[in-house]
Amino acid sequence: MSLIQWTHFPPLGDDRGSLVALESGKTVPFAIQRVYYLFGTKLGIGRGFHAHQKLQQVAVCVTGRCRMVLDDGHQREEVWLDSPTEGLLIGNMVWREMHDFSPDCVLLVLASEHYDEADYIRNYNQFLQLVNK
Ligand code: T46
Repeated sequence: MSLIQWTHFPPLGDDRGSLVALESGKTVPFAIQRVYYLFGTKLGIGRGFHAHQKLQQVAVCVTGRCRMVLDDGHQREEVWLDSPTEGLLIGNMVWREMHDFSPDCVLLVLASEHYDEADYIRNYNQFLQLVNK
């Protein structure tokens, strides 16, 4: 099965413009405990380079674009995030890297847990050992 799983956010609105609503248990498959966004990422900088033990997330590029790499220790896939109506599901125990942020990129992330540094696996070899246990 592909690591790239999307959730679609139907655009609402009218002739004034568009609106997207993100709702737990509907288009977001977990109770949202935290929302954060990445912006102002410098040219040529990559972010992420970690996995999470428990955390599930949905990432949506509300403006601009970036390239997301997902890796479960067996396969590595990449995809462009460039639509405010498509959210990428990122499960636990998936290594993620973000690259090629456009200067205007705002990457909104919905998270299933509060921030916990102890949930991060920031060493790729340690990640491989854990998924191959
Ligand atoms: C992820 C990708 C997509 C907090 O204090 N609270 C928070 O909720 C978050 C997310 C971060 N931080 C602090 C920890 C660091 O001192 O903000 C700083 C930057 O975080 P980090 O280096 O982890 O940022 P990214 O862009 O590498 O990764 C982030 C998320 O941390 C991560 O969970 O999946 O975005």
